Amino acid sequence: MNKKLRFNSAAIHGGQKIDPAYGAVMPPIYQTSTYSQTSPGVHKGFEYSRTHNPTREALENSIASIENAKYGLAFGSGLAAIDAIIKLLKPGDEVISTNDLYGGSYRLFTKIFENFGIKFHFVGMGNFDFLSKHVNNKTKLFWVETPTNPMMNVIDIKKISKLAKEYKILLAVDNTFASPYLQQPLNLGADIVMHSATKYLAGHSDVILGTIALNDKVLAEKLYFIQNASGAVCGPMDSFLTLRGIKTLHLRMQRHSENAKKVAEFLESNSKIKTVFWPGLENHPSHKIAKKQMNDFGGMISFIPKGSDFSSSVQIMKKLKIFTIAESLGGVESLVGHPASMTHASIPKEEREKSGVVDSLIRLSVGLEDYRDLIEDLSQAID
Ligand code: P1T
Repeated sequence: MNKKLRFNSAAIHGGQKIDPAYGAVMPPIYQTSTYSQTSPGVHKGFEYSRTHNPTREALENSIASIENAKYGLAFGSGLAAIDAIIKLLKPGDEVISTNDLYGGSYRLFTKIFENFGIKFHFVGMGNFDFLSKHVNNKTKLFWVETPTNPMMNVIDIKKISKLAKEYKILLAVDNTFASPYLQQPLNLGADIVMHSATKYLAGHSDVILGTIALNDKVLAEKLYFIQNASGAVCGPMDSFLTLRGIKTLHLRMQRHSENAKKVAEFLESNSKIKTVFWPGLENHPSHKIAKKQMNDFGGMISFIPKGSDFSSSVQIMKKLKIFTIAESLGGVESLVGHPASMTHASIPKEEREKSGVVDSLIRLSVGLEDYRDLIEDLSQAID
């Protein structure tokens, strides 16, 4: 299919072809580690599944299509995808990252890559002057998570990409919270876009997987090399499940955003709630950028109950009946998390609190249930 497809069609057909063997409409799960060769080096384009696998390739083509990219790569997890991106760097290089980001990304940067001589600066990227002050001739990468996990700050990708281009710094965006349906970072000037596909892309809480998409050929070749050389690839079954998830991404993201709007408005109007963080709310600090940069505001909400502390917030969470207490997000079912003790526990308390991740903060992944049931559930728990 050569015609450039609109997003909803690309989610279903982008980069896909009918299986040449039997005409299967969905790509078969090629559960094989290796491929027969008629003579050494003579084969049908597939030698070994760490290097290439037809089901993974179908997913990689799909992710490239929905991110409007030339190249797509899939990995065994979101963190494996981030790991591959950081391996583009060398000892002595420096990275400037958003200060509010997934705790596991922070842990990978500070506990693994700092040991290999790569330096990370964590800065609030809403303050542009502050960001440019951290740039020096060793800066090789901007790591931007937007919306951020868990404070939902939205970073102006276009603005940062201008600075990145001026100083020849790579700009990588973790697009997990938005998904390509809500925001396409490459179109806004980013060099690399990454996803924890575990979340909205796969969408059904049944897979761990990461993706990268990009346009630059040289950079793509380096990443394919790292993917094969380091070997953190995803299996064919997980590739298949993620591909199946992507086919309904547009429908799910619409409903996640609609439900989150209802829930955010309910929380905002509730007298027992102190602050609600959802970029669709007009009083959210990033609302203006979000409106400009995103097609809608997504399904993730954080909030702080009035007068709450660690234990009273946990009490509220435990009273919820439809929202399940669990790590992760982006599935069809609603989840509730406590960032300070769960997803962001690997960030030291004083660092965490600098970006607003206080002990009383509660994070919701608003699912696809009837929003009235979700609001009733929250209402009884808060009361
Ligand atoms: O879990 P994994 O597929 O390895 O993805 C890591 C990751 C990367 N980037 C962002 C923005 C993320 O939110 C995550 C994973 N996050 C959770 C598990 C969570 O509950 O926040």
